[in-house]
Amino acid sequence: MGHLAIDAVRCKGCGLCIDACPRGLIKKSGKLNERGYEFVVLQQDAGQCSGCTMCAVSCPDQGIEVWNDRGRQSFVTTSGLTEKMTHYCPGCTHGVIHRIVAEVLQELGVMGRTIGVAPVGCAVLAYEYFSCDMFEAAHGRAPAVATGAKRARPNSIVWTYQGDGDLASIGGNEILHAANRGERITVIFVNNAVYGMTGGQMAPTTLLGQKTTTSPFGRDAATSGHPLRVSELLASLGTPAYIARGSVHDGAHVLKTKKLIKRAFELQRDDRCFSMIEVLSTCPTNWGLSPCEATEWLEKNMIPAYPLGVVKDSFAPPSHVPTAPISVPTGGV
Ligand SMILES: Cc1ncc(C[n+]2csc(CCOP(=O)(O)OP(=O)(O)O)c2C)c(N)n1
Repeated sequence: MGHLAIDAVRCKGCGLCIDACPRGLIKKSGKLNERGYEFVVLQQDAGQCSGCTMCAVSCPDQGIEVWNDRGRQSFVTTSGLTEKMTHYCPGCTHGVIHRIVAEVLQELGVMGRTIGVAPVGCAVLAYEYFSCDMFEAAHGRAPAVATGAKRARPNSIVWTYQGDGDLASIGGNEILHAANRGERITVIFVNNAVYGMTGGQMAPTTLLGQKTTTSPFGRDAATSGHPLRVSELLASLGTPAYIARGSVHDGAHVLKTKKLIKRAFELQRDDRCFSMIEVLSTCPTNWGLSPCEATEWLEKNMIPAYPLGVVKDSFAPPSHVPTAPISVPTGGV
């Protein structure tokens, strides 16, 4: 059994929680909140809530709290985020990624010695939302700023938050060399396949055939090349690293991606290696889709092009050694 509370003021009415609830207990209210969004409410039969937390895990605005038999799952007050409401569009999954990064930093108990670096892009105001120290870097330069911070304060946990335009386009050179130098930083690379902030232009990660404002007939490999798989590219370097790709298109994947992010920060805490987690993310506004359509589009189109999982783990435990006796050919001698 569970019980949940919806914060009508934080809610932007994106509807991702409606999709996430396996029992269909959440619906649109038909009313606007003070910010002009049609907020969601619980159905009459909310007593059916199992406490699975998927609604809260999927909410980009930290607008839902769940109580279940594991206690109070509070997604605003204990998450490591400030209480400030974000400027992101309804249904944009930047907010989900913010929360899982902040939760990991809280869980590892390192928030007080953490320095984040915000990018230029939709996440330019990320410094408003995390309860750690934050820098703002020039477009694409977050890995250089993070390198300086980490070398000056090696005991700090230093991380960057970067979009695909920021990291893979103007900052392509920066990320390549920071990874090759093996800087002990953690990079959260948010791949939404477009330049979100500036109006949906083609990014290096835009899919073949994907229409954007600068590829109105779809990305064409003959003139624009193929989608850049930055994770695989960096994994090919000889320098030890932890590189993985997750997605936040549904609650189960949000939780899996959080585990990848946790391992990345643990490796940095233990002074092991450079780490980068690429997170497939939505941009409903620039994709021209509703938030729920955008998560479906991501699953159907982005995951085949950008396979999920660990791409490189230089510190993975040794692979399984068979315990069954190895059969030795007998006879003859
Ligand atoms: C030096 C410089 N060049 C270009 C820009 C314009 N600009 C701002 S954000 C951005 C791309 C943002 O896209 P992305 O990094 O994918 O992040 P998103 O907004 O999608 O989260 C660009 C090209 C800029 N601000 N500074």
